[in-house]
Amino acid sequence: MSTTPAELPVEQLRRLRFSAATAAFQVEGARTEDGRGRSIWDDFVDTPGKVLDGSTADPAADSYHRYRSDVALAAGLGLDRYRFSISWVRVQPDSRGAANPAGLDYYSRLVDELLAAGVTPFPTLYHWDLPSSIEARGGWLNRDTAQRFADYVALVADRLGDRVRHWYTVNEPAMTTLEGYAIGALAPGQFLLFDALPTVHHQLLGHGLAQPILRAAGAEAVGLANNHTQVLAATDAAADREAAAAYDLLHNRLFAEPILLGAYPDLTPLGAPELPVRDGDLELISARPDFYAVNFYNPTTIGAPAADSPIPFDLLPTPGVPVTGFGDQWPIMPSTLTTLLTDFSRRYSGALPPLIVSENGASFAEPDDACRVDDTDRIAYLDGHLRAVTAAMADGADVREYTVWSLLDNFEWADGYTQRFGLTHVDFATGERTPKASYDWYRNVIARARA
Ligand code: GBH
Repeated sequence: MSTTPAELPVEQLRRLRFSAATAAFQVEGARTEDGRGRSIWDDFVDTPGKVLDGSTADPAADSYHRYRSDVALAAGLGLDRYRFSISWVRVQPDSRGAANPAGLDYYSRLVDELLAAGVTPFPTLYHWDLPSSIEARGGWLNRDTAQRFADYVALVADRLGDRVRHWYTVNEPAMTTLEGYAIGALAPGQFLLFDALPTVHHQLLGHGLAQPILRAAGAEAVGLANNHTQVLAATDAAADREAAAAYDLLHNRLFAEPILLGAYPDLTPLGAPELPVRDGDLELISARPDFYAVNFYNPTTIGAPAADSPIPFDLLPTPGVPVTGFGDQWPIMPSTLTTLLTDFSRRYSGALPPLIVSENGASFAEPDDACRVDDTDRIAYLDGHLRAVTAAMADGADVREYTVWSLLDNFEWADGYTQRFGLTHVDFATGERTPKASYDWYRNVIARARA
């Protein structure tokens, strides 16, 4: 499966920028240092039974103290950009009022370190760690949260906008809605099914309010990162195809179309309530972003739901393909990334700004916590997907950037430390970092693209 970098099509590689990603809660640790407040993820990990291995994301990769080694790893790869996220509760510990200078100082040091190393900082302003004090007032169900997010963004832009020109506003609003508020697998762990839908609109409104604030602070590129999946119907039967269309609507179109087309798709055939849209909201949400970013991991095979199911689809294994450490729910099928990018480019042509692949990667379980650096399975995954991106480009998709999730092994949310995604192994007891074979593979790809 694995190939040498020389075999990747260099013509397309040369047109890509290369990045790797992390997120604050997953790598920083230091949950109580320098006045940091509490987020819904602090509450989630501190609730027994929520995280698979009972771990708490502290110290995680200890990046709050070891950010210089993270930057050295990013520079060692030859990355054009580093995608990290900013913790709202480091900046505003109780989510209102003036900034906590110590919290902003950390990100300011990280930005300076990146710039000195020749790596462009490309932060995400919200990667799932909502302040607990906001969740107590309804979280993303409450329209006011969008305005509070904009107020926080203004504080960050004010401090970092002189040096940071590239911003992701919100990461994967689909996961927050579907897994956080609809089925409760992720924080804040609510089980509201279709009553979670206002959280879609309020997150997108937060993005829409943040975008002009960042532009006013000198940003060159602002957008959000949506996660998309290529939906495969289990069979050609009408009931399976209908269920697959419903899943595509809820997972993909619901989050893409308000941004790109300025309208939500009609969800009433699914029995869903109306979204709480007010006059002017969709104009803000659909103000053209500078890029459209896609996090992609796997396709999803969908069949008709069981008769008594509360949801209009059933998630099934994808037959005949290998899987990652997550098992059946995470099939490996790189060709579906090509299809997704080319379908997207055709379906939304005219409305689509340049594309960025803002996350792509795979975990392979390492239960004994061995320092396994010979990760040929990860190389095969990344090689296949990067090749899939170049195939989409050759077919006309305007992809400008590719990002590996993740630069480092880190805290994988509800799965704790049981899944490792890093190009770099992290010993969570000592903080020691060891580049894996996939790190060398990626360094060689980037070098080849630049040669
Ligand atoms: C992205 O989520 C995230 O942006 C990133 O933070 C994350 O680390 C990465 O991908 C890898 O997951 O079965 O209940 O344990 C992608 C969506 C969300 C899919 C969590 C797997 C597991 C939920 N991922 N989900 S559960």
